[in-house]
Amino acid sequence: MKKHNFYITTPIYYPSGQPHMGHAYSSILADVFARFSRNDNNKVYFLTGTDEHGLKIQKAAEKNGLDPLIYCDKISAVFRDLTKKLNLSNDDFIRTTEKRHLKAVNDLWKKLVNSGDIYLSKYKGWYSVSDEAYYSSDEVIEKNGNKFSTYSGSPVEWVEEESFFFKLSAWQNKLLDFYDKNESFILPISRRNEVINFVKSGLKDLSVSRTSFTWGIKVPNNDKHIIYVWLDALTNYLSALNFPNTDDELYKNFWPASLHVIGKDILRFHAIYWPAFLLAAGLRPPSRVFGHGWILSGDEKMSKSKGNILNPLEIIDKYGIDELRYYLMKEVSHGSDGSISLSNLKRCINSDLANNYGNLCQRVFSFVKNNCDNKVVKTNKISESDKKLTEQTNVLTKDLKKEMNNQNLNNYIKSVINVSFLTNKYINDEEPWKLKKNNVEKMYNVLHMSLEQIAKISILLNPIIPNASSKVLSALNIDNKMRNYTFLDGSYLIADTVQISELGILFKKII
Ligand code: ME8
Repeated sequence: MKKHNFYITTPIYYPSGQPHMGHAYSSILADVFARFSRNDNNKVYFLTGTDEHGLKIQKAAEKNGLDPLIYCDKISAVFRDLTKKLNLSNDDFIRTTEKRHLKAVNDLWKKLVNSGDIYLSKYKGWYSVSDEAYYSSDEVIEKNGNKFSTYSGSPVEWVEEESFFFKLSAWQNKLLDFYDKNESFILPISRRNEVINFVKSGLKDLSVSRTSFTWGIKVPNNDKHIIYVWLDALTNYLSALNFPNTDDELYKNFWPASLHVIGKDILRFHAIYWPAFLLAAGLRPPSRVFGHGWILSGDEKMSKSKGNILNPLEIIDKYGIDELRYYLMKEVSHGSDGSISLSNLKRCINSDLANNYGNLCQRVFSFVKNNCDNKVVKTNKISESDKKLTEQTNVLTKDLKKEMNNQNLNNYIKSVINVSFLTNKYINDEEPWKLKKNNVEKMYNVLHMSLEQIAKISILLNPIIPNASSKVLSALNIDNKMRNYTFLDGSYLIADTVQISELGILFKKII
């Protein structure tokens, strides 16, 4: 099978406050794609980290009475710890205050200067510190004497200062051409249309340096200017691959990035500015940017200022990490915004994990333990219902790889959990507990079939619930080498004679 190289990234997070559910969601989503691609026998590099420069972080440090770097060391460590708590499989964690990053940003800047895409002028306009973004006058409204961005709702302030500019306007047609030639560069399609319309409406040159604060990377050969934090931050995707050393194995293997997973609020930066910077510097843009929606609580974006936060760490402590991962991946509609609530989380864990997949594993394992001395031998008694279950499973799993490769994770999970539901139904209909008395051969076949189904479901669910699924696969004694998707071509996962080990409790039902 031909292997591919996949470079998958999460956004790098602002260490301006404590991690919240939006951070957890973005990270887990990217982790699921990374784990899936790895299980699919590809070479994967998965990156996350923290975005530590700019006025927003400088202000947060000041508020805490700390030097910005000391402040960032502290909060970045909290985000690094979050990667462990979320069970992320990241290969690296980058901080934009690291030397390797400084080197990459300096080099990219010089490339943009050399290509003639940067010039010095004066910026006069609106700026939002919380978005670290510039807005034009028609994107600003006034409410109670204060000005806000119509795009994000964040407060904006008037800025007038000397600034270097990137000639974004010169890239308008080249970007449109690029989107045209790369139809799945921006997914979902609705976001692609949003970006194309914005670019078509006209791009202005972009201010890429600031002079009114100090916390950031200095413009090479000009100490007065700090490089705009988004030009700095986006470059993290290159620095982690040891750019500018383009002979480096990491760079050679993994650039251009396969997939940047990001929230819709930062789409403009990733889908417009980023490919423009890269094209101008003579580098290849990423293959795809997936802009997920927001996690809502009721109808509102979950945010600290709105006080409607479900804290991911509390949920993990109380219900478990697989449980949180499954809930967010299954119930949030990834293309659009999704509402979450504690009652939905409980319902989802109980119905899909405890009563469906968990129950399937537990009932089959304990039956095999209590009645077959932990050993099942396949027989030739294949019945019509066996054939039907195999066919139904094939139909449900046929397009799963495609779904995942197009980031249609909701469809993917729905299909897999349906296979689990059908397998439970098959066991109810076949009643192995009755076969024990009068048709042992058939009973063995029903059990073998059930274990095979459990193995398939566990491998398919592995990217989403890595802990529980690995427990099951280990209890089935399935070798690590076998934990891939080759079985989707019709081959068997488990041997004709299966010896199982003890399976502890997988999921507790939440009362
Ligand atoms: O934007 N629902 O960092 P960040 C879903 N440093 N996603 C949410 C969310 C919510 N309620 N709230 C935030 C940054 N997010 C930059 C990224 S990348 C070069 C630089 C998502 O910590 C948000 O959409 O403010 C974004 O993708 C991510 O969390 C990080 O947000």
